[in-house]
Amino acid sequence: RGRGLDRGIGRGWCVDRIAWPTPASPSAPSRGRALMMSAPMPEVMLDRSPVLAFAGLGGNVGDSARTLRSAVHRLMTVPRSRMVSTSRFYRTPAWGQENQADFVNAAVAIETALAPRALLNIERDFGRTRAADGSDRWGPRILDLDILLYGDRSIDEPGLCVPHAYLHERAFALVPLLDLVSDIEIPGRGSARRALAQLDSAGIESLVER
Ligand code: PH2
Ligand code: MG
Ligand code: MG
Repeated sequence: RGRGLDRGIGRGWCVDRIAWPTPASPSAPSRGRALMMSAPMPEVMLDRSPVLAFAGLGGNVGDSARTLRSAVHRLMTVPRSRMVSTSRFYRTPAWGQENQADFVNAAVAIETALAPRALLNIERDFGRTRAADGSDRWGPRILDLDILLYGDRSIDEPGLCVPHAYLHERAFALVPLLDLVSDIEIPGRGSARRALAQLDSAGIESLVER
């Protein structure tokens, strides 16, 4: 214990100073599709006991329901992990930068012995790239995979903030999360249901097809 996640590099970068991509080590491959899972980052090799993590999935480019379905299947093949549950899929109005297509959003619960960064790498398998300066953070994307919760851990590292920095402000993330655990608590923020009650969830619709 004490390495990897707890390394403490760049504390305090949580919300605004994200610089992607940020390989965990100079030797980690920074691009490539299936490559990422066959050549895992060093954290993956650390011995850690499984935690229950929650990830949010979203996309608004192409057939996003299809993308999310295949992301769920992809998550089922992640090593040292077990998919526990998948939320319904929701069509959601774009939040933040509003002049873009509706999103499809979902959430998954996955029990995993992987470091959160290893889960994030799945985005790249789906063709997601990020501007080095983070300028595309709010724009259209094929697949966005956000670690919402990772056990009861609080993590504040470059490009990785858990609980997700905006989770409690985003109905599109809270609605599917509450499908998975209806009384879930956000460490440091309290009840997710109470957070949702403060928000505008107009226009969020469950998709029948999954
Ligand atoms: N993701 C964003 C910005 N805005 N809006 C919706 N509805 N769904 C998203 O997943 C989403 C968003 C940045 O990650
Ligand atoms: Mg996101
Ligand atoms: Mg994201």
